[in-house]
Amino acid sequence: MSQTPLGLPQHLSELRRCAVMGVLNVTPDSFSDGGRYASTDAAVTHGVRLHQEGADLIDVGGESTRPGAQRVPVDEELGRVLPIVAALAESGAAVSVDTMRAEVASAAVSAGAVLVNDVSGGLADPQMLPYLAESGVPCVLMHWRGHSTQMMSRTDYVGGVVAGVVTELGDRLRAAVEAGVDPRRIVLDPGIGFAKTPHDNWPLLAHLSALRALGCPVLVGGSRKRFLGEVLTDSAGSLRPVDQREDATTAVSALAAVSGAWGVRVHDVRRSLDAVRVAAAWSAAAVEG
Ligand code: PMM
Repeated sequence: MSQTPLGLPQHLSELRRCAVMGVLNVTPDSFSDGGRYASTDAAVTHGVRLHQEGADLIDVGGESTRPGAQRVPVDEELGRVLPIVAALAESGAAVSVDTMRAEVASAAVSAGAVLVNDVSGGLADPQMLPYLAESGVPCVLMHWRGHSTQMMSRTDYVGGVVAGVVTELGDRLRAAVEAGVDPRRIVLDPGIGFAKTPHDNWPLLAHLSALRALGCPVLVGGSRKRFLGEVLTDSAGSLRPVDQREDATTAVSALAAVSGAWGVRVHDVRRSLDAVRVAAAWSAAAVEG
């Protein structure tokens, strides 16, 4: 497959719109789809469906990052993700691996993954940045302040959340480049919901340009997250349940795309694909005048 500057397969550079990354969590405990695709067959079937619906990438993860989640042993993570990555890559899908471990990233790339999505931005495993440097595999580095058991006690941002995330992600970008990672292979992600109060996510979304100013493409992963449940709270004060946040997620995809996001990471690919296509037509018309 020929490569784009980001190092991804050619079709991803010809999109002329925001990319849509479909979420495939092979975990018993992720907040939205936990347990649903725990068997290999169910996961592969779902991944093929996401691919058929038009996902540009399918993001396979074997470790839940929901607040409070415990880590899984590396062998278990490998056993969960590798068969799925291999089967989906074999079927022609572009696959990314959602992992904080270099060992899992490397095995997944050998099995056919084309992108490493590290929610810890290289902080969780000291081997990750050296691996990314040596392999040249494109990566997502997300803003992160600690594992799931600690992150919600780390939501203080002196000087505001946008400045804090831009500074800390900038530090991760510098660390990656110093480790030898090609900056053209890096996507940055504000880490919606990670060490953020529900309110914190809004200024980050509203100021995506501040993240884009770091010079890398930006990925947004807001799909079905709690901040959407909160903004849709009903008159009795109940949060909108996870399975009823899809229209809000679609709205985030459209707005993120119009704000220049490189990609959105979502559970419902078909709806977000429609949203980013509308956004592309809208943005093109704005340029044409
Ligand atoms: N969110 C989750 C997991 N992986 N990766 C990136 N790059 N960005 C995110 O926002 C992100 C992620 C947690 O959500 P999930 O349980 O729906 O996968």
